[in-house]
Amino acid sequence: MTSREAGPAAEGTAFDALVIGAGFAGLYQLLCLRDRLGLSARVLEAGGGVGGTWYWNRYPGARCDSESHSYSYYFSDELLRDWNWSERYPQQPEILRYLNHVADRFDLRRDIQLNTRVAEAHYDSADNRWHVRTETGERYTATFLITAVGCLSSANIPDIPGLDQFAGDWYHTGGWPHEGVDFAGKRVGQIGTGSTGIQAVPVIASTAEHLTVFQRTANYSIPARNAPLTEEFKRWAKANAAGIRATMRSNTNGHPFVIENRSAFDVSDAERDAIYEAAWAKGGLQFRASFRDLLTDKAANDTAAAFLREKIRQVVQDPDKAGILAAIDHPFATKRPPIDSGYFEAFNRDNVSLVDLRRTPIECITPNGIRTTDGIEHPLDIIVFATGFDAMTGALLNIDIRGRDGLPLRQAWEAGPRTYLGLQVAGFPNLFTITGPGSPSVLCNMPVAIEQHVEWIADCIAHMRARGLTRIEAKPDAVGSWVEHVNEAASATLLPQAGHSWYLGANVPGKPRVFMPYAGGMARYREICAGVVARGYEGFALERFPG
Ligand code: N01
Repeated sequence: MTSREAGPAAEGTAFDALVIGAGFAGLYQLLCLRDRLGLSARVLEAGGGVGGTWYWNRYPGARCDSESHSYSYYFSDELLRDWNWSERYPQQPEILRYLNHVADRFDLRRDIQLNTRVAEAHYDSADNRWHVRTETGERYTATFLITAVGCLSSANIPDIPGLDQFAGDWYHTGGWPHEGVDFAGKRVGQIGTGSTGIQAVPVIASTAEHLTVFQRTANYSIPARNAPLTEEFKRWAKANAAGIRATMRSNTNGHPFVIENRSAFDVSDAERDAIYEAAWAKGGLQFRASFRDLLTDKAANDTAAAFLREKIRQVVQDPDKAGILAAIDHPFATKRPPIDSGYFEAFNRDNVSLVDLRRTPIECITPNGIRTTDGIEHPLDIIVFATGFDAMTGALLNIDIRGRDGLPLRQAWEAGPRTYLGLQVAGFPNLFTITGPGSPSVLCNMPVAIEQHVEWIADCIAHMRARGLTRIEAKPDAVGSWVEHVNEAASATLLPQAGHSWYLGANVPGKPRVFMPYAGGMARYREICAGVVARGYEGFALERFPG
């Protein structure tokens, strides 16, 4: 059955819960609140369709780096049984079809209002409700406000002088035109070589007349080894769904593999190389699971980094290009490690050139292209910004969220985000942030992190309703201890050593440098959250309103 999305409700309609965003998180949150708890709930979604990040990110080569059988909801055996992925890593259109299928299968659309961007959400302690206004002027209220806005949804478009003078077309990968972009016969410049840029390069290169890649920070990448899924694998994944779910829920990163329990120095140099060769041949994110200490011991990490730099030199034939691509300045996997389908190979094409922005930074954009500080103007018809996102906080701070006494979230987070468990902010009662800063989120396979948060929030609301409680708020001292713990967890790893990573907010000028995701591991985090519940929602103040 396919129902239509909801239209605007009557002015001032009071819901039990409002959810912002209809991606992986918002869809499942709606299902839990409406169908399991019987709440009146509505999702407000800025896009013209469901899908969240997969609705917007339609750039060439857009594909998930998690393997398809793990990039799925695991809450419904029927859904697992009925859906068939076609490739090892799902492409954007297939993920979008999946999320639309979920919306239809669970009849979610009738409570999702599309093309509705939330402009402000203010908590009023007089009535213990969130007062929400959309950009189109509708006003609603709700007891609970749940953000499902995604960690990587607020585009980071660098402020490069002259962009407004550019005579060609330009696009950010996170807001790609639905009709696609025709690169045939065009000179294309791409800024950015993160996970997105690395996916886009080979695809753009295959149709553009010429592609110039502007690289600021060289990056590691591991071949994805994407391929159609065999019928045998599909049968295996369905038959073993329970085991796959158990593995994903019991490990650090939410992926369906376990990190090997051996140090890089437990084996000889030759054995280590053989292990890396096998992982390279297998492809994918599992490479980082080769040894347990790759993210905690710099010397161990150096062995992987050296192996991967050598691979770049072997693949890329032009020694100048190879040198620029292999001049990586951070330990392996301390920035989100990309996987690719022919990224380094693309630099062997005659129509692909590489500009090292460390040597010659961008000076400005001219009407005809990009000029670097060596005075060279690179002529371009199209500029692609694969420059990432104002990650983890951008999408939240773009909404005017105010808590008790009108406190703006922007002010509460002036020095960086401060949350309890990444779920709540002191001073903002009944506001839950799915995969918020301070939770594992982007360091975990996202659907696994999302399901845990969504279920925790739904259970919490069910607990409150069963006891006649109507207000929950993180206590300031619990927030303080959690922020400290998040910092400790990051410091126990090499992750903060990539000083320019978006994990630290360093990609956005002026953003406070705080390590935002929780690096203690998903399994440990899951236990911590369960412990908080077992101890009567320790660290939260729960009360009945009015008191
Ligand atoms: O963004 P990024 P992304 N001048 O921030 C460069 C997820 N994802 O969109 O490193 C020149 O990683 C910047 O350079 P530097 C995944 O979690 C998931 O690629 O700051 N260059 C960098 O090279 C990923 O991590 C999937 O020096 C500038 C690039 O732009 C996250 O999205 C697939 C610049 C930005 O890299 C973000 O990835 C794809 C400037 N002014 C992505 N500003 C899945 O599998 C920035 N750069 C689900």
